[in-house]
Amino acid sequence: MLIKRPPDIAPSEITPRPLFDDRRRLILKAGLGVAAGAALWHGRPAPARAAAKLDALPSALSTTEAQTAYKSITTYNNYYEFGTDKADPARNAHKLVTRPWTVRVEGLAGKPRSFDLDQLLKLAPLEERIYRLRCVEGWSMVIPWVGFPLAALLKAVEPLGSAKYVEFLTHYDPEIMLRRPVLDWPYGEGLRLDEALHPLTILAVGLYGELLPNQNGAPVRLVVPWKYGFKSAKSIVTIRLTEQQPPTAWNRAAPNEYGFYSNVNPAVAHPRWSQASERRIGEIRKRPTQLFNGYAEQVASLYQGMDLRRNF
Ligand SMILES: Nc1nc2c(c(=O)[nH]1)N[C@H]1C(S)=C(S)[C@@H](COP(=O)(O)O)O[C@H]1N2
Ligand SMILES: [Mo]
Repeated sequence: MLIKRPPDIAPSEITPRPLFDDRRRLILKAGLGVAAGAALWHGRPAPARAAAKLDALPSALSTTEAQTAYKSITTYNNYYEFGTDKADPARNAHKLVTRPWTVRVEGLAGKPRSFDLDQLLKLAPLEERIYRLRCVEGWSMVIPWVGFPLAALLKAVEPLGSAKYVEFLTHYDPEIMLRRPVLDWPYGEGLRLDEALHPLTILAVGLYGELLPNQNGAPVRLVVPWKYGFKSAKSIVTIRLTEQQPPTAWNRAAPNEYGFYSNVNPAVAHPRWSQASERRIGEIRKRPTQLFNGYAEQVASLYQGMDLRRNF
């Protein structure tokens, strides 16, 4: 990952939080329909965008921290297929056509199959998951995702006893994406099966109550909140259950810098920079980075007995 200092984002860009939270709570609690929801959302500062609203249940797994502004979440992106500058994905990702879309789930499964988007959305009720996202480059955001547990998808295909890992491959189209081999396309990622089945791990289809913008990984992307952001593969087309640990894009590009696990860990520095602190986009002062990005209570048991320095 290239290192660049994030530009300072003006505090005025941040959504007035108490006002926003009240409206949001009302929509979620009352389960209001599309039209009523849209009316209540009026007045929130935001760029023009798709009008589709998603009905999502609130989740006890959400953080109550202040959410990063929609504008920052959707204009300060890493999606290298659309360019390596933070502003490139928002400029270029409109070329991606996300409908129809098929996710093929294959490998060591009793019932391997493909899912179109409607079938994906029927696997489980949509939930709002407000998660911290910590990029390996040293910045972080708080993002109100809309999605469902990856476990719901995996259970539907009935993983075999021999399945130990899950590989994710993302869409690659040289007609609209970088041809330059910045990474070995398609972008690949992987999780251990128990990590993939963990209730915090979701497939996201939206953010801020709306369908995902392309630059954030439409139509479906992974979110694993206790790991560095690059584990959260965007625009997924293949999910494969495997016995062997799958290769991953960043690990292949720089194996001494990016390990398979990539759990957020302030005590394990990247070879070229510290991971002890982070800058929350929209804030000036840095804050200390938390072990497992603050999700230690939920996930530390997955790594019991493992040397987290060796398995970085
Ligand atoms: N296909 C693909 N997925 C990707 C990336 C990428 O370059 N290509 N970048 C990753 C990185 S480094 C981060 S930090 C997150 C950023 O997600 P966001 O732009 O939605 O905040 O996406 C991840 N998923
Ligand atoms: Mo990242």
